[in-house]
Amino acid sequence: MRSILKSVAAVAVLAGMTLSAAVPTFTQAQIDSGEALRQLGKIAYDTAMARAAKATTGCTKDKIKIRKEWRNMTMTDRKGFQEAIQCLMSKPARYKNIAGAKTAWDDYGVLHYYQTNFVHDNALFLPWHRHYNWVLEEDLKTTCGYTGIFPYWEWGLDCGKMDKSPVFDGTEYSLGGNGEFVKGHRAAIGGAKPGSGGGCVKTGPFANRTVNLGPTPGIGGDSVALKYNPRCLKRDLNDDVCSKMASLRNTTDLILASSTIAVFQAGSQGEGVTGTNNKNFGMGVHVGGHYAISGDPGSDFHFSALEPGFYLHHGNLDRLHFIWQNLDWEKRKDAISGTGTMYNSPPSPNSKLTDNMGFEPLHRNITIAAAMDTVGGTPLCYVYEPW
Ligand SMILES: *[C@@H]1O[C@H](CO)[C@@H](O)[C@H](O)[C@H]1NC(C)=O
Ligand SMILES: *[C@@H]1O[C@H](CO)[C@@H](O)[C@H](O)[C@H]1NC(C)=O
Ligand SMILES: *[C@@H]1O[C@H](CO)[C@@H](O)[C@H](O)[C@H]1NC(C)=O
Ligand SMILES: *[C@@H]1O[C@H](CO)[C@@H](O)[C@H](O)[C@H]1NC(C)=O
Ligand SMILES: [Cu+2]
Repeated sequence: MRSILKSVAAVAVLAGMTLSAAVPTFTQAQIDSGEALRQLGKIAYDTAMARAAKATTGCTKDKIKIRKEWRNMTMTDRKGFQEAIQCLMSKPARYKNIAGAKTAWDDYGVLHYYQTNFVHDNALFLPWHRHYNWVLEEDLKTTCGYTGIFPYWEWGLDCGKMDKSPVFDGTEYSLGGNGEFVKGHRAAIGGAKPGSGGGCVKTGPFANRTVNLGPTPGIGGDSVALKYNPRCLKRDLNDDVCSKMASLRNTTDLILASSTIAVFQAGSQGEGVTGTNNKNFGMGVHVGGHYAISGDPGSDFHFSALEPGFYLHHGNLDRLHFIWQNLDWEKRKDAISGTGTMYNSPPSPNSKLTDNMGFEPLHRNITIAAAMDTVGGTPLCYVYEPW
C-alpha cells in the first residue's frame, strides 16, 4: 500500500497537482495539447492497476483487460473489431416480435431505445453506459469470437481533421468513412457549421450498410420507432462541433473542474451546471462526441447505439469517468447523484447503489454498485490506457 501511494504521489507531483485535493497546475498549453489529459490518464491507470494488484479473487491483475485508443490498437485488432460488429449484424436478434430487430446488432438499438428515459440525465447515465459497453464486448467475444482489445476514441485527437481520423478514414482498419457530401444541409446542433458529409457511407467496412429501425418518431411511439424501416447508414463528420465541444481542452476541463459527480455528469451532458472557478461546460463533451459523428442513426437520441462509432465514443466518456474517479478513488468510488428518471421527470426517488439497471435480454440486470469500479470484478475488469 505504502509503495503504491508513493508511486501515485510521484506521478501526481509530475502532473503538478497535490494528491489530497487533486488540484491541477497544468499550463494551458499542456491542457490544449492533451499532455495534461494523458498524464491524468496515467495516474488513473496506475491507481486502478494497483487496486487490481491487491485483489486475490475476482478482477485480479492477470485477468485485467487493457482498453486502448483506436490508433494504439494493432491493425489485426482494428480489423477484428469491425469484422466482429459485422458478424453481429449477420446473427439473429435476441428480441422476438419486434419488427425492426432483424439482427443481434439491432438488439442494441432496441435496448437503448427502451432504456433511454431511465439512463440519461440521471444517476444511471454513467454506470449504465459503462456496463452496456461491456455487454457488447462480451457479445463480440461469445457470439463472434473477437477477443482483442476493446477500443475508445479520444475525440480531441481528431478535431479539425476528422476525415483523417483512423476511426473514420474509410480503410479496412477503420469503422468506415464519412457519409457522401450532401450540399446545403445543416448541422443539427449548437449553431455549429455544417458537417462534411450528410449522405450514405460509401467507403470502408460499413459502406452500404442498412439501418433497420428508428429513427425516433416525432409521434407514434413504439409501433413507429421499432418498425422495420430499412435505409442507408449516414454520417456527417463535423470538425466544428468536435473542436468547440469535444476538444482535448473540453475533456480536461470537465475532469479538473468537476469536484462532485453531480457536476461531472451534468457537465458532460450540457445541463448548464457550473464547475470550479465558474467553469461553464457548454453543451458538454457527451453531446460533442455524438455530433462530431452525426448522421443517421448517429445523431438520434434513442437509436445512436446502432452507429458502430457509438461504442468508441461512450468508451471515451467512460474513460473520463474512470479518470475522474481514480484521481480521488476513496471519495469517488461510490459517487452517484440524481434519480432514476431523465431530468427526474416524472419525479422518482434518489437512486441508491443497490438499485437495478436493466440489460435484458442481452445480459442479466445488475445493480448500480456493480458498475462503479472498472476493476471491481462484478463483472467489470478493465482499465483505460492513455494514448
Ligand atoms: C499510441 O499511438 C501514438 C501515435 O500513433 C504513439 O505516439 C503513442 O506512443 C502510442 N501510445 C501507446 C501507449 O502505445
Ligand atoms: C455500394 O453500393 C454501390 C451501388 O449501390 C456500389 O457501386 C458500391 O460499390 C458499393 N460499395 C461497397 C463498398 O460495397
Ligand atoms: C472547448 O474547447 C475549445 C478549444 O479547444 C474552446 O474554444 C471552447 O470554448 C471550449 N468550450 C467550452 C464550453 O469550454
Ligand atoms: C431487469 O430490469 C428491467 C428494468 O429495466 C425490469 O423491467 C426487469 O423486470 C428486470 N428483470 C429482473 C429479472 O429483475
Ligand atoms: Cu445513451
